[in-house]
Amino acid sequence: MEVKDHIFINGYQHISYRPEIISEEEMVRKSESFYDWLDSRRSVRDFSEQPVPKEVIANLIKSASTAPSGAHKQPWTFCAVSDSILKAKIREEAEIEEKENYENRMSERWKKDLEPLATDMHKPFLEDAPWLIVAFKRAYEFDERGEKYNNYYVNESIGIACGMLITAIHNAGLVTLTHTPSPMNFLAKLLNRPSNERAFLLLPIGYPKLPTYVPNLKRKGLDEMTVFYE
Ligand code: IYR
Repeated sequence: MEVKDHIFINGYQHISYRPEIISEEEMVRKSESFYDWLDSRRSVRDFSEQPVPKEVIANLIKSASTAPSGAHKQPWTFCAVSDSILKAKIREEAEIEEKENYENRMSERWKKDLEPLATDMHKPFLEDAPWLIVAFKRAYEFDERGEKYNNYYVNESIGIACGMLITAIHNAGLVTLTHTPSPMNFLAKLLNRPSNERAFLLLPIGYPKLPTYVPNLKRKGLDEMTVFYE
């Protein structure tokens, strides 16, 4: 059969796409080894100050930007911070919020649930890590006349992009932590972001401070999280 390299639908060009087909045997092998590799990722709270090249951070962000998004609106902005004065300001304001969280806003149950993770209000990683990426979701855009129009499935879109970013960080041999100081409004102010952007997640990126210990957590097994309907 002759395959055209492009066709038109609703007046828009669609290009021929042919992902590489692999044998079932190779599929089993690859999916298993990818799982083993992904399962070796751990969130790390203690970072070394060793620098990471900007080019690597750019590649990580480009990887995240390959995520699917509602109507392909790509409703995200990634702010990559290595400036130590800015990192110190972010730490200072995050710790103010976290102090309030730990002392007044979080329930006893919540704090008990965090005991295995050994977290507290102190966030030295916000200064130690060579880079912080703050992912902002773009709730809406402005058209040519300056009118607002909403993006679609914004939380889903940026959530998927952040998942892919975390995977890319692991692939680069670096570590991260999903940090959500809440409320996060101070980040938009410090980074001078426009009104349509809301901070979604803050990811410190770098090398672990050695020796590093992580909590001995177990992940749910397949049977605990999967229902097959065959
Ligand atoms: N934001 C706080 C508390 C915290 C909450 C959850 I849920 C965690 O999984 C970890 C921490 C902090 O960053 O310490």
